[in-house]
Amino acid sequence: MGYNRNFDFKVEAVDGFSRARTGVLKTPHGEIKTPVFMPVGTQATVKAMTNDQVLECGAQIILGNTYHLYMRPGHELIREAGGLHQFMNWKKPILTDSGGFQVFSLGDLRKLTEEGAAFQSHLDGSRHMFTPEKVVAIQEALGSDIMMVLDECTPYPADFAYTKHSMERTHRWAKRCRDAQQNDKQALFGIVQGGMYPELRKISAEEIARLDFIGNAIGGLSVGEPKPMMYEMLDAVTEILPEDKPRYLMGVGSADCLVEGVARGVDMFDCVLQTRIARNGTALVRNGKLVIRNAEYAKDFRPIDESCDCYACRNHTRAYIRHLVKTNEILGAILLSIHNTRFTIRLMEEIRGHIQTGTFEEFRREFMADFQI
Ligand code: PRF
Ligand code: ZN
Repeated sequence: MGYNRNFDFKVEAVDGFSRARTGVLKTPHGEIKTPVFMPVGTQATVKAMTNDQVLECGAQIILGNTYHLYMRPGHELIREAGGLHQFMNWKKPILTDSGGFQVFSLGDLRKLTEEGAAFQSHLDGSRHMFTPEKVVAIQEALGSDIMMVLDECTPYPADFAYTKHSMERTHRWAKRCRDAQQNDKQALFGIVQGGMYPELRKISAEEIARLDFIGNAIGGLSVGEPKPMMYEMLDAVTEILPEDKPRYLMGVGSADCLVEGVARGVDMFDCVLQTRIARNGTALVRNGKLVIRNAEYAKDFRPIDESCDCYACRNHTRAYIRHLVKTNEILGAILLSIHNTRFTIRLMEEIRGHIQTGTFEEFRREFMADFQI
């Protein structure tokens, strides 16, 4: 499944100092300018936001989750609705994760074998099995533009022998997913694993590249390891993954990791952080985070971020949003979700601009110097 006329990735500008590049990824639901941040809509909704709000934040593509949608409302119901796009009335591209990662976080409720991942529902205890073939079939029912292969996100820490065994099984699953694909309206991305061992990461990147997917993802990072270790793994992998295909770093989206990921040649990111911390009263700002529920903002009548163009910053003050958060009003979560999503997408727009004008290296240096955790 190498060539597919429904998908195309073109690199446009390449940074002279790092692996950073801009590009355009063509999908059946439109073009995506990369590097891109993809808001997460696990349950066919970006939590606390309407589609119009997500669009107004500048989102070009959102994520959905196979595991959650398979459990509720069920992929057959979504197929009947006309697919996930129709079901949730989202007209731009959608990427679905394979469900592997979500199943693995079920802990005692799951068991991995060569065949796949057997698990019990977190809802009613019922028994299920995700095989490579099954997760492709579910994602085909959902009709996402980009599907992900079934993989094992190797836990951290893990010894070399286990990591190698797990990685090799992930490779066999990747091949089974590729062979199971039934149509070319959807792109399938492979996933590199290999834990925290650069030599395994290199082998995984070579093997996944060899399987010739439309795009290549990097999994198993941001699982509790120190950031320098994640950057080292990224360096090992992006050096090998083909330049002419998009690279997707799964589940990573804090501002510093976005800048450093782009510098290492990553084109796509997703993260629940933006909307999750919004729901507990935290706003993203240039030098890190602003815990809006803190007393210091009680009489602060400035917007969250003077330079932000989001709905929340154009219309409301820190004091008002703090009041909403303190009184548990839903609007607090909505406004912070809008701000955090727009903040992150605007950062990506800025990054693309700097790569295009040849000022990314300087931007990266200044950004990282200002950034605190
Ligand atoms: N695999 C899959 N989804 C993921 C991950 C992974 O390793 C991660 C790890 N950061 C997030 N989401 N399939
Ligand atoms: Zn804002």
